[in-house]
Amino acid sequence: MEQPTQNAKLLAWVDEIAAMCKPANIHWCDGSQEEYDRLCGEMVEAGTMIRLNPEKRPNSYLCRSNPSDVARVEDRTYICSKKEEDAGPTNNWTDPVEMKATLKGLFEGCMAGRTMYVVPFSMGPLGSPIAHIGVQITDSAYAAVNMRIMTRMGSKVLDVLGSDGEFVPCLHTVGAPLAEGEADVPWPCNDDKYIVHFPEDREIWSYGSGYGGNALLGKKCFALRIASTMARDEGWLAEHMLILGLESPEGERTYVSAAFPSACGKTNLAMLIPPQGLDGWKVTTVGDDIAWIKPDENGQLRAINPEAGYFGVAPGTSMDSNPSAMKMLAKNCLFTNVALTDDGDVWWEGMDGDPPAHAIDWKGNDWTPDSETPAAHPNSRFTAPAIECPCLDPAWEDPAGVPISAFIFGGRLSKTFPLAFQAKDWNHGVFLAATMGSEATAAAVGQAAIRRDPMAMLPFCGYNMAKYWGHWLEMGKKISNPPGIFRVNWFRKDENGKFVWPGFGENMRVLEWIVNRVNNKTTGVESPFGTMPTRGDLNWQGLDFDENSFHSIMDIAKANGLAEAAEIGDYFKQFGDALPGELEAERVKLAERLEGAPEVWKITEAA
Ligand code: O2Y
Ligand code: MN
Repeated sequence: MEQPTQNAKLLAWVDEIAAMCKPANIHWCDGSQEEYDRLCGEMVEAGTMIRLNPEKRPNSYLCRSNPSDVARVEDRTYICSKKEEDAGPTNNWTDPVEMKATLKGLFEGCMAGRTMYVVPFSMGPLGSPIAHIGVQITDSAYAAVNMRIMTRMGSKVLDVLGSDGEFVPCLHTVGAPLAEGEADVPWPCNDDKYIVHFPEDREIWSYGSGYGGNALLGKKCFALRIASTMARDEGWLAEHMLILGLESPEGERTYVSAAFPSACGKTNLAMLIPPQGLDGWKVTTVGDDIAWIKPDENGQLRAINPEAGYFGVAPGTSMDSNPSAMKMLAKNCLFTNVALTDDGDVWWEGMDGDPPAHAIDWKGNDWTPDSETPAAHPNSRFTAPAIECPCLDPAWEDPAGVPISAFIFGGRLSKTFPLAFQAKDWNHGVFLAATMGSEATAAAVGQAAIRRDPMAMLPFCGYNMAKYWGHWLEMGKKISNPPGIFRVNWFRKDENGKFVWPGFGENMRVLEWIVNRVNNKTTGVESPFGTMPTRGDLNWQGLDFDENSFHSIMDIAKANGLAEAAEIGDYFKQFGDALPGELEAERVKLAERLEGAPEVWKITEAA
């Protein structure tokens, strides 16, 4: 076969990996539709995929994973920097020399009897100054076809790479070599799993899993863990953030980027439909999960979505919660671990309408509404091309990226935190982002504690979290016109334990206030937490939300605030000397502002 590239480094790496992994064949992916159709057809033949009813779900397939291989494996995920302190206290670390030796032992002959796919991909629009190239070597056809949806993949990437371009080597195996004549299984994988990052070498080695973030190495492994170290070294930001375009009734578009821990409705926010009363607004999606953000030559932060598809959680997605996602899933999609209906379509818990009277569950067993287990795995997924998204932003592929005017950080918190507030300045915003998180019920004591997930990057930061905060602080000094930084909380509860804020499309009311703030169209009032909207600052057209309800999600109880400031103090201790002094200073200022506040701080219109 003619060499598909002149890139000497890539050719040498492919030869080296083939000599170690000993595959039966090597296939360089060209990224064509014909190749995608052929690989899916082969997986249907092999029992890995089921072709869905073309009348109901054209050109779409269902896969069922091995029940032991259903999610990212954080306890098997490693950052192997040369020095342990560079991985920091929140990452698993092993000495890179030791880890390479372990991995080389595991990878030796690991692809026997299988095809080795060479998958060139670009994270970001091809040729964009913000984009970077990776090459995944994998023995999983499932990973290869998913990578075609999730990234720009194939020969066109090799053209951009040229003979001396740089790429991030991403090596993946399911860790299930086939002996001569041994029959394959639908979802090969290994009980032993390693998801390993070598930040100094910019390399990824993933062993034993075929699922999601463990196997689609462009996503969390490259676009967040390795890219965050590249961003630190090169002066940009690789963030676990969605990117939204917000077009006002006057036709002015503002872009914001937002980070939330899991289970906060990130995909729903990325595809929000404005509610009645705010229907002059148009919301468009640039990205639903990851943002690469660089200052341009004028110091303005510009963001791209490095991905080209969405790998979203299926359960809970419905015409009610996310109509755009449902429309996006009408065709050309892959589904993993959802249920199969008797008419050859897919189903999951939370989908519109009644559950089917009968289905085949994610493990391949008969299922009825009386079954005690869910039909779809709670982490079942869809893989959908971005171009199928009905609210895709017109600039989503702009190589220059979109200008970011606001960063929004959220969490799932039943008390203490108001619906929305703005940081007083950049350093205060970094403090708010560094201390965000969601409530975790500590079962033993029956009380809620905050599980901190700084910038929603806890499992994804490729280096010491405290140094990452330091990098954010430094970035604030380099950019002109820094975006406003906001905290939001859609999940505050009343004294009966009920959510007060309706959420979903109604979150547009908060987004409108944020847009007005960053465009200097509204003022807000100063509170101990930050700048907050008065009731009059929010647009209530179409929503009946009385003053008491407003106060119940905006008031600040001094005792709760002081407890939070103290908890943050304990949390910061684990970072030792690496903790930037600016963040401890912000914590002290928060405590001081609360000390000077009444027992319950309340917004007044005139404040
Ligand atoms: O479970 C997995 O392997 C996927 S995790 C994931 C997928 C898409 C977007 N975000 C995430 C995440 O864990 O943040
Ligand atoms: Mn994510």
